[in-house]
Amino acid sequence: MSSVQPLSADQIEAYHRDGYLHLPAFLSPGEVAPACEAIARDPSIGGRIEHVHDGVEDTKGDPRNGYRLDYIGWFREGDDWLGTCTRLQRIAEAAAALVGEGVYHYHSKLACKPRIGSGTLIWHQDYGGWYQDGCVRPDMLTCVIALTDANEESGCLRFLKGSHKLGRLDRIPGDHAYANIHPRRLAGILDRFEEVPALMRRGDGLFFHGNLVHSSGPNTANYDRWLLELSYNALSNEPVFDDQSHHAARPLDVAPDDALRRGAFEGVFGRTPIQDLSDRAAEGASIYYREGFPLLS
Ligand SMILES: O=C(O)CCC(=O)C(=O)O
Repeated sequence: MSSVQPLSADQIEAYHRDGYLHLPAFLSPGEVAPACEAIARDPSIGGRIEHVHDGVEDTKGDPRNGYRLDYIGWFREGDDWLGTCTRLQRIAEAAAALVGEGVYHYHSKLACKPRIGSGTLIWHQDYGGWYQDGCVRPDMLTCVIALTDANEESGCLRFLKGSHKLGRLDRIPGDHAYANIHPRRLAGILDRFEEVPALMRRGDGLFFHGNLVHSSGPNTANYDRWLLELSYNALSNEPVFDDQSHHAARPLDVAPDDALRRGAFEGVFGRTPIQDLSDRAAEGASIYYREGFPLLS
């Protein structure tokens, strides 16, 4: 393996203080170029991107759905650009330094906020769902890589700085896949934590804690906003529930840090198994459809 500049003590401290760490130019223009070119050529990613149901009933695929977010998801990694990036040494080592032990890939998304028809994604914590999977500790995070600029206009992520220190907030049942914070509690939280836009340029990286309360705004820009959202779990924190074999701890087959730079990958999206998000019987479908889960809080 090549050597990677480790995160500094100050960066690790900032992550634990704020719940996130922004790393400008984490990937170089050349490293992200194959993916950027592929999504520009074919934003449907071979017809596999889904208008994800994240609004009220019957709004899936409806361009008037103000919550619309489109994505592909995967939990196994191939040797294409997508899988190689998911296994990249720089990301694996930074994630391990922030979590405090070795990590494995939990699952990931490539999320598009289309320039037309995407709205505000409500405030939520990712660990709410991962707790439902049976991960008992919140030693989980997401590494975001911007494939386009993400700013206030194009619907960037928004964080409540330091809100990961609240711990896991109870999810409340509702008709929104992300619904997990009671409105009265949320109002109090919004009063108490600073809201910050996660401004990213193409190629920037950003790590955020599974308990960080976050949302994203509508895209009013004249381009689609694309973010890679790669999630990792501590190796000692695999889910305790039996139906989670797709989330079992598997040592990450770390890709050398220069793999993207050298073009040491096969195509962009073709060799990482992309989930068919419409197949509710598929292994791992519960990542996206949690309605049937028992209330475990
Ligand atoms: O891509 C986005 O705008 C937000 C995605 C997100 O927060 C999530 O899927 O948990």
